[in-house]
Amino acid sequence: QHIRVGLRRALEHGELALHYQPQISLSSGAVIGAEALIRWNHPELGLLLPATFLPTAEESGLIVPMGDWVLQEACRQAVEWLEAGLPEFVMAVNISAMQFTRGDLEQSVLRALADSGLPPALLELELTESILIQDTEKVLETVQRLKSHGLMLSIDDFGTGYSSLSYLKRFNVDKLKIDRSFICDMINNPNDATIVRAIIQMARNLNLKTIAEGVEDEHLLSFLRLQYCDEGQGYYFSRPLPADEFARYVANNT
Ligand code: G
Ligand code: G
Ligand code: MN
Ligand code: NA
Repeated sequence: QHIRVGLRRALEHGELALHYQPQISLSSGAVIGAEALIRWNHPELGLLLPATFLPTAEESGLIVPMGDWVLQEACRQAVEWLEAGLPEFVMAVNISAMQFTRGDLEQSVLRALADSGLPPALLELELTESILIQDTEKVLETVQRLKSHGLMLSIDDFGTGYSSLSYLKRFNVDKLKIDRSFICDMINNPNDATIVRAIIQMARNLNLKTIAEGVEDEHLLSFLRLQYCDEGQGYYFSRPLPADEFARYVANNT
């Protein structure tokens, strides 16, 4: 209840912020993307991570206006960086299931693109398996309409949720984000290594890109390179950064 009231205030009073984590091409080392991750600068409690307030945001339905704010802010920031002369990269935004069922996601996305002027091809929506598994007409139609505007779609935490692979055919996604639970133990656990190899292989055959989440050290990185994983994200490259630090990171890594 406390969080709920506070969260509404946070949204209205500009206490929410986005941090950005770089996504790296494993072949060139270039920054090819940024994942926007929400933070709450709480007036008394300091910087709060999503785990402390996202569940409340979902329960209360506040996730819908909050998600609209995230889309607006991420697109605005992306254009600010383009205009400042940073190299082009894709801005990835997490989408929650309720934004599909309760809100008008297509309209929110189109408004964020129009207000900012960001080219659609530079916006990526990270969907979860739980969204796609619903497989209702409405979800399918929304995903197809979003895709028709030219933006990128990825599946977040791939492999953790549901093992139904049939949606990979039905939904026209571009990229699989291999969940970090498979990545972190890959070196010591042959089963995890096998799963990661299989996901990368399958993705290649389906013409999908792969990004490994949770790349924490050099060993993981070389293993992923050997498997021809396309991209990586994780603490080895950088933790999520406030906007100004992210811009410096990109400038220092090009
Ligand atoms: O760094 P991290 O604690 O930021 O993120 C934890 C989880 O919160 C991740 O699973 C991520 O998908 C989710 N998350 C972060 N930002 C957002 C957001 O803007 N919208 C939604 N729906 N989820 C987010
Ligand atoms: O949306 P998603 O579930 O992928 O959210 C990304 C989450 O993973 C964020 O909470 C982010 O802080 C966290 N994260 C990013 N890189 C790493 C990493 O290398 N190791 C671990 N343990 N967590 C990471
Ligand atoms: Mn994500
Ligand atoms: Na994830």
